Amino acid sequence: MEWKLAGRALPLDRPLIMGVVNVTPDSFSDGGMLTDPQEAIDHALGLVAAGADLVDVGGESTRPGADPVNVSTEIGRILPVIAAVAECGLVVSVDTTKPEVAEAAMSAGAAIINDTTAAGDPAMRRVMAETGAGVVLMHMQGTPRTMQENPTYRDVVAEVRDFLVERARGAEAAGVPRSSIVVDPGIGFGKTTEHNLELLRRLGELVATGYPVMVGASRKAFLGRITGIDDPSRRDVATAATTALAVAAGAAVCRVHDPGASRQAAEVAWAVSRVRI
Ligand code: HH2
Repeated sequence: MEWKLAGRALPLDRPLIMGVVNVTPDSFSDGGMLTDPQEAIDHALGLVAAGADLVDVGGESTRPGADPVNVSTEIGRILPVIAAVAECGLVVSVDTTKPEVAEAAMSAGAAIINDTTAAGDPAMRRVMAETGAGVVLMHMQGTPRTMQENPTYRDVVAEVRDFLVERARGAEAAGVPRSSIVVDPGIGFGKTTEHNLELLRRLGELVATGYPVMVGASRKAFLGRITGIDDPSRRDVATAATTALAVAAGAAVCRVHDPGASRQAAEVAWAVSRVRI
């Protein structure tokens, strides 16, 4: 199986690690680290050297309570980075909810559009179809401003699964090939700690939809609550544990800040899930 992207494809017969490049002043774990494009480019190359298969470049934080940024600010932050990193031959994803930003990023060499609003906007579906992008459709309850106020579900896994299948079908109806689509339960996006844990425990129910599944648990607050580690940048071992669990349950892609630890975790979980003697 392959993940069809603009102009290329990524094999899905082994777990993929997506490294995070946040070109933002306010991301929750690494905001303000990469304000200079050259730093961001060096960081992206470092992620790949450490074991990432692709990088996800974002110019707008989606942390709880984050303020939105406008199109030109977001494009100004990410475009030089995307162009330079794509020029180096890396597979680049753009983490955006705005069709204008996605279109500019694809013209600059991105191959994937990672939309945390799951292409609810018809203009975004059009850009996805027209550019031939690989697509990540992520579940979120509410908006980053309000999503952690009181998230409620009857059955979080069933609701997230049904939402993702509906949005995937909507993207297909707009002309996005099924083989370009990856779905993501949106760990931490309008979810309590228990909702996140339940999604990880029953991830197989999302895998059973037949769409490749991505998991982005990296450094998130629920890991801090479980481990008692306040500093998000010290949660990479906890993150690697989620990578192992996700891969064992059949996840195709893990989105992480520290690919080294998660690459090792993914390889072990992958080997265990395949062995038959
Ligand atoms: N999580 C974040 C951002 N984008 N995209 C997908 N598909 N899945 C995720 O879980 C996901 C995502 C949040 O992490 P980060 O980018 O580090 O933080 P911030 O949004 O504050 O920049």
